[in-house]
Amino acid sequence: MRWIAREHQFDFPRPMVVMGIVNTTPDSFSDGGQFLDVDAAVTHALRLANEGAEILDIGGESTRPGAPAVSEQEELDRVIPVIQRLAKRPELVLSIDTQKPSVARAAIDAGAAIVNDIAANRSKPEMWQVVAEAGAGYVCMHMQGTPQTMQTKPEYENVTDEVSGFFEERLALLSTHGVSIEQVVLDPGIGFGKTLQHNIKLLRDLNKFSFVERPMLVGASRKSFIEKLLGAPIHERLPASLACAAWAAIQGSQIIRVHDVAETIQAVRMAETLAR
Ligand code: 9MG
Repeated sequence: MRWIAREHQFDFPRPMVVMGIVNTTPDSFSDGGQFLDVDAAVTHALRLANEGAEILDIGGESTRPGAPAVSEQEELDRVIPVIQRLAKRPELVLSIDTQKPSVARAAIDAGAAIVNDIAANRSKPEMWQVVAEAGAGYVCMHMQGTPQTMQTKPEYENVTDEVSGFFEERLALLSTHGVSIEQVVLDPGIGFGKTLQHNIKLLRDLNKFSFVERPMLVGASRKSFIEKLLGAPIHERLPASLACAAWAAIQGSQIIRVHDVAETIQAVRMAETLAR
Protein backbone atom coordinates (compact mmCIF):
# COMPACT_ATOMS: atom_id res chain seq x y z
CA MET A 1 0.00 0.00 0.00
CA ARG A 2 1.45 3.36 -1.04
CA TRP A 3 0.70 6.86 0.25
CA ILE A 4 1.78 9.69 -2.03
CA ALA A 5 2.09 13.27 -0.76
CA ARG A 6 3.53 15.46 -3.51
CA GLU A 7 7.23 14.48 -3.76
CA HIS A 8 7.04 12.20 -0.71
CA GLN A 9 6.06 8.58 -0.65
CA PHE A 10 5.34 6.12 2.18
CA ASP A 11 5.23 2.41 1.36
CA PHE A 12 3.42 0.12 3.79
CA PRO A 13 3.93 -2.27 5.50
CA ARG A 14 6.71 -0.48 7.34
CA PRO A 15 7.20 0.79 10.93
CA MET A 16 4.43 3.08 12.08
CA VAL A 17 4.81 6.68 10.91
CA VAL A 18 4.75 9.21 13.75
CA MET A 19 3.17 12.58 12.99
CA GLY A 20 4.18 15.28 15.49
CA ILE A 21 1.66 17.95 16.47
CA VAL A 22 2.74 21.58 16.11
CA ASN A 23 -0.02 23.84 17.40
CA THR A 24 0.26 27.55 16.69
CA THR A 25 -3.02 28.37 18.42
CA PRO A 26 -3.11 30.52 21.57
CA ASP A 27 -6.09 28.47 22.85
CA SER A 28 -4.74 25.06 21.96
CA PHE A 29 -6.18 22.52 24.36
CA SER A 30 -2.85 21.04 25.34
CA ASP A 31 -0.12 23.53 24.53
CA GLY A 32 -2.00 26.44 26.13
CA GLY A 33 -0.31 29.21 24.18
CA GLN A 34 3.20 27.89 24.61
CA PHE A 35 4.09 28.12 20.91
CA LEU A 36 2.69 31.48 19.97
CA ASP A 37 5.56 32.96 18.09
CA VAL A 38 7.13 31.66 14.92
CA ASP A 39 10.56 30.99 16.44
CA ALA A 40 9.09 28.95 19.26
CA ALA A 41 6.84 26.94 16.90
CA VAL A 42 9.76 26.23 14.55
CA THR A 43 12.01 25.21 17.44
CA HIS A 44 9.32 22.89 18.76
CA ALA A 45 8.76 21.38 15.30
CA LEU A 46 12.48 20.74 14.81
CA ARG A 47 12.67 19.09 18.21
CA LEU A 48 9.83 16.72 17.22
CA ALA A 49 11.61 15.97 13.93
CA ASN A 50 14.86 15.25 15.82
CA GLU A 51 12.95 12.89 18.07
CA GLY A 52 11.82 10.94 15.00
CA ALA A 53 8.58 12.51 13.76
CA GLU A 54 8.42 11.81 10.03
CA ILE A 55 5.56 14.26 9.51
CA LEU A 56 4.96 17.60 11.23
CA ASP A 57 1.29 18.60 11.43
CA ILE A 58 0.98 22.37 11.72
CA GLY A 59 -2.35 23.81 12.85
CA GLY A 60 -3.60 27.34 13.47
CA GLU A 61 -7.18 26.67 14.58
CA SER A 62 -8.02 24.72 17.69
CA THR A 63 -10.25 21.68 17.12
CA ARG A 64 -10.96 21.24 20.83
CA PRO A 65 -14.73 20.72 21.44
CA GLY A 66 -16.48 24.11 21.51
CA ALA A 67 -13.37 26.03 20.38
CA PRO A 68 -14.24 29.25 18.51
CA ALA A 69 -13.61 29.28 14.76
CA VAL A 70 -10.80 31.63 13.64
CA SER A 71 -10.77 33.90 10.60
CA GLU A 72 -8.91 32.91 7.46
CA GLN A 73 -6.42 35.79 7.90
CA GLU A 74 -5.66 34.88 11.49
CA GLU A 75 -5.09 31.26 10.59
CA LEU A 76 -2.84 32.22 7.67
CA ASP A 77 -0.85 34.59 9.91
CA ARG A 78 -0.26 31.79 12.40
CA VAL A 79 0.70 28.92 10.11
CA ILE A 80 2.27 30.27 6.92
CA PRO A 81 5.42 31.82 8.48
CA VAL A 82 6.04 28.56 10.35
CA ILE A 83 5.63 26.45 7.20
CA GLN A 84 7.86 28.81 5.19
CA ARG A 85 10.64 28.46 7.75
CA LEU A 86 10.34 24.66 8.02
CA ALA A 87 10.13 24.27 4.24
CA LYS A 88 13.76 25.40 4.02
CA ARG A 89 14.53 21.88 5.27
CA PRO A 90 13.41 19.68 2.35
CA GLU A 91 13.78 16.47 4.36
CA LEU A 92 10.80 17.50 6.53
CA VAL A 93 7.34 16.35 5.47
CA LEU A 94 4.92 19.13 6.40
CA SER A 95 1.19 18.73 6.92
CA ILE A 96 -1.32 21.55 7.26
CA ASP A 97 -4.13 20.92 9.72
CA THR A 98 -6.95 23.07 8.36
CA GLN A 99 -10.59 23.00 7.37
CA LYS A 100 -10.23 25.93 4.96
CA PRO A 101 -9.37 25.33 1.28
CA SER A 102 -7.73 28.78 1.03
CA VAL A 103 -5.42 28.01 3.95
CA ALA A 104 -4.63 24.59 2.47
CA ARG A 105 -3.71 26.21 -0.86
CA ALA A 106 -1.45 28.83 0.78
CA ALA A 107 0.19 26.17 2.95
CA ILE A 108 0.90 23.99 -0.09
CA ASP A 109 2.37 27.02 -1.88
CA ALA A 110 4.57 27.58 1.18
CA GLY A 111 5.79 23.95 1.16
CA ALA A 112 3.21 21.68 2.84
CA ALA A 113 2.80 18.24 1.26
CA ILE A 114 -0.23 16.96 3.20
CA VAL A 115 -3.66 18.39 4.02
CA ASN A 116 -5.05 17.11 7.32
CA ASP A 117 -8.76 17.76 6.95
CA ILE A 118 -10.86 17.16 10.06
CA ALA A 119 -13.88 18.45 8.10
CA ALA A 120 -13.79 15.77 5.44
CA ASN A 121 -17.56 15.50 5.82
CA ARG A 122 -17.80 18.78 3.93
CA SER A 123 -20.49 19.42 1.32
CA LYS A 124 -18.40 21.62 -1.02
CA PRO A 125 -15.60 20.10 -3.14
CA GLU A 126 -13.15 23.06 -3.12
CA MET A 127 -10.75 21.43 -0.65
CA TRP A 128 -10.53 18.32 -2.82
CA GLN A 129 -9.78 20.43 -5.90
CA VAL A 130 -6.84 22.00 -4.04
CA VAL A 131 -5.57 18.55 -2.99
CA ALA A 132 -6.05 17.08 -6.48
CA GLU A 133 -4.25 19.95 -8.24
CA ALA A 134 -1.24 19.76 -5.89
CA GLY A 135 -1.04 15.95 -5.72
CA ALA A 136 -0.94 16.47 -1.95
CA GLY A 137 -1.45 13.78 0.63
CA TYR A 138 -4.91 13.96 2.18
CA VAL A 139 -6.03 12.88 5.65
CA CYS A 140 -9.76 12.20 5.41
CA MET A 141 -11.11 12.25 8.96
CA HIS A 142 -14.55 11.28 10.22
CA MET A 143 -16.38 13.78 12.41
CA GLN A 144 -20.05 13.95 13.40
CA GLY A 145 -21.01 17.66 13.42
CA THR A 146 -18.43 20.45 13.74
CA PRO A 147 -15.97 21.26 16.56
CA GLN A 148 -18.59 23.73 17.84
CA THR A 149 -21.44 21.16 17.95
CA MET A 150 -19.84 17.73 17.87
CA GLN A 151 -20.01 16.85 21.55
CA THR A 152 -23.62 18.02 22.07
CA LYS A 153 -25.21 14.59 21.61
CA PRO A 154 -23.24 12.23 19.39
CA GLU A 155 -25.40 9.30 18.28
CA TYR A 156 -24.70 6.20 16.21
CA GLU A 157 -26.45 2.87 15.76
CA ASN A 158 -23.04 1.25 15.32
CA VAL A 159 -20.16 3.71 15.25
CA THR A 160 -17.73 1.31 13.52
CA ASP A 161 -20.21 0.53 10.73
CA GLU A 162 -21.02 4.21 10.23
CA VAL A 163 -17.36 5.23 10.09
CA SER A 164 -16.66 2.35 7.66
CA GLY A 165 -19.54 3.52 5.44
CA PHE A 166 -18.18 7.07 5.58
CA PHE A 167 -14.74 5.88 4.45
CA GLU A 168 -16.18 3.99 1.46
CA GLU A 169 -18.39 6.87 0.43
CA ARG A 170 -15.60 9.50 0.79
CA LEU A 171 -13.08 7.42 -1.17
CA ALA A 172 -15.55 7.24 -4.08
CA LEU A 173 -16.33 10.96 -3.82
CA LEU A 174 -12.67 11.96 -3.63
CA SER A 175 -11.92 9.96 -6.71
CA THR A 176 -14.69 11.72 -8.66
CA HIS A 177 -13.00 15.01 -7.68
CA GLY A 178 -9.64 13.94 -9.08
CA VAL A 179 -7.95 12.89 -5.82
CA SER A 180 -6.15 9.61 -6.46
CA ILE A 181 -6.73 6.88 -3.91
CA GLU A 182 -2.95 6.78 -3.30
CA GLN A 183 -3.11 10.34 -1.93
CA VAL A 184 -5.60 9.40 0.80
CA VAL A 185 -5.26 8.12 4.34
CA LEU A 186 -8.31 7.55 6.54
CA ASP A 187 -8.88 8.53 10.15
CA PRO A 188 -11.78 7.48 12.44
CA GLY A 189 -11.62 10.86 14.22
CA ILE A 190 -11.24 9.82 17.85
CA GLY A 191 -12.98 12.47 19.98
CA PHE A 192 -14.77 14.15 17.09
CA GLY A 193 -18.50 13.77 17.70
CA LYS A 194 -18.08 10.64 19.81
CA THR A 195 -18.87 9.64 23.38
CA LEU A 196 -16.37 7.77 25.54
CA GLN A 197 -18.02 4.49 24.51
CA HIS A 198 -17.83 5.41 20.80
CA ASN A 199 -14.12 6.22 21.12
CA ILE A 200 -13.37 2.97 22.94
CA LYS A 201 -15.31 0.94 20.37
CA LEU A 202 -13.51 2.62 17.46
CA LEU A 203 -10.11 1.96 19.04
CA ARG A 204 -11.05 -1.66 19.76
CA ASP A 205 -12.24 -2.06 16.17
CA LEU A 206 -9.27 -0.43 14.42
CA ASN A 207 -8.36 -3.63 12.58
CA LYS A 208 -11.87 -3.77 11.09
CA PHE A 209 -10.98 -0.81 8.85
CA SER A 210 -8.34 -2.79 6.98
CA PHE A 211 -10.95 -3.77 4.35
CA VAL A 212 -10.70 -0.27 2.80
CA GLU A 213 -7.05 -0.96 1.96
CA ARG A 214 -5.85 2.52 2.80
CA PRO A 215 -3.42 3.57 5.54
CA MET A 216 -5.15 4.41 8.83
CA LEU A 217 -4.18 7.45 10.92
CA VAL A 218 -5.13 7.52 14.61
CA GLY A 219 -5.10 10.53 16.92
CA ALA A 220 -5.72 9.84 20.59
CA SER A 221 -2.87 11.83 22.14
CA ARG A 222 -3.89 13.63 25.37
CA LYS A 223 -7.59 13.57 24.37
CA SER A 224 -10.35 14.18 26.89
CA PHE A 225 -11.83 10.67 26.62
CA ILE A 226 -8.74 9.60 28.62
CA GLU A 227 -9.88 11.83 31.47
CA LYS A 228 -13.45 10.53 31.15
CA LEU A 229 -12.20 6.95 31.47
CA LEU A 230 -9.33 7.37 33.94
CA GLY A 231 -9.76 10.78 35.55
CA ALA A 232 -6.39 12.00 34.22
CA PRO A 233 -6.10 15.78 33.74
CA ILE A 234 -4.47 17.12 30.57
CA HIS A 235 -0.82 16.91 31.65
CA GLU A 236 -1.17 13.42 33.09
CA ARG A 237 -2.43 11.64 29.98
CA LEU A 238 0.88 10.46 28.52
CA PRO A 239 0.70 6.84 29.77
CA ALA A 240 -2.80 6.33 28.36
CA SER A 241 -1.80 8.09 25.12
CA LEU A 242 1.12 5.68 24.77
CA ALA A 243 -1.16 2.71 25.44
CA CYS A 244 -3.44 3.88 22.61
CA ALA A 245 -0.46 4.33 20.27
CA ALA A 246 0.92 0.87 21.05
CA TRP A 247 -2.53 -0.64 20.61
CA ALA A 248 -3.00 1.13 17.26
CA ALA A 249 0.36 -0.24 16.09
CA ILE A 250 -0.59 -3.78 17.13
CA GLN A 251 -3.93 -3.45 15.33
CA GLY A 252 -2.09 -2.54 12.13
CA SER A 253 -2.75 1.21 11.94
CA GLN A 254 -0.04 2.92 9.95
CA ILE A 255 0.21 6.52 11.24
CA ILE A 256 -0.12 7.97 14.75
CA ARG A 257 -0.63 11.70 15.45
CA VAL A 258 0.93 12.69 18.78
CA HIS A 259 2.31 15.44 21.00
CA ASP A 260 5.01 13.26 22.65
CA VAL A 261 7.12 11.94 19.81
CA ALA A 262 10.14 10.37 21.55
CA GLU A 263 7.99 8.46 24.04
CA THR A 264 5.56 7.31 21.33
CA ILE A 265 8.33 6.01 19.11
CA GLN A 266 9.69 3.91 21.96
CA ALA A 267 6.23 2.53 22.75
CA VAL A 268 5.23 1.69 19.18
CA ARG A 269 8.58 0.20 18.20
CA MET A 270 8.36 -2.15 21.18
CA ALA A 271 4.72 -3.02 20.37
CA GLU A 272 5.57 -3.67 16.72
CA THR A 273 8.43 -5.95 17.70
CA LEU A 274 6.28 -7.95 20.09
CA ALA A 275 3.41 -8.22 17.63
CA ARG A 276 5.59 -9.45 14.78
C1 9MG B 1 -6.28 18.21 14.22
N1 9MG B 1 -6.60 16.97 14.89
C2 9MG B 1 -6.90 16.81 16.22
N2 9MG B 1 -7.15 15.52 16.47
C3 9MG B 1 -6.99 14.85 15.30
C4 9MG B 1 -7.13 13.51 14.90
O1 9MG B 1 -7.51 12.57 15.76
N3 9MG B 1 -6.90 13.18 13.62
C5 9MG B 1 -6.53 14.14 12.72
N4 9MG B 1 -6.32 13.74 11.45
N5 9MG B 1 -6.40 15.43 13.03
C6 9MG B 1 -6.63 15.77 14.30
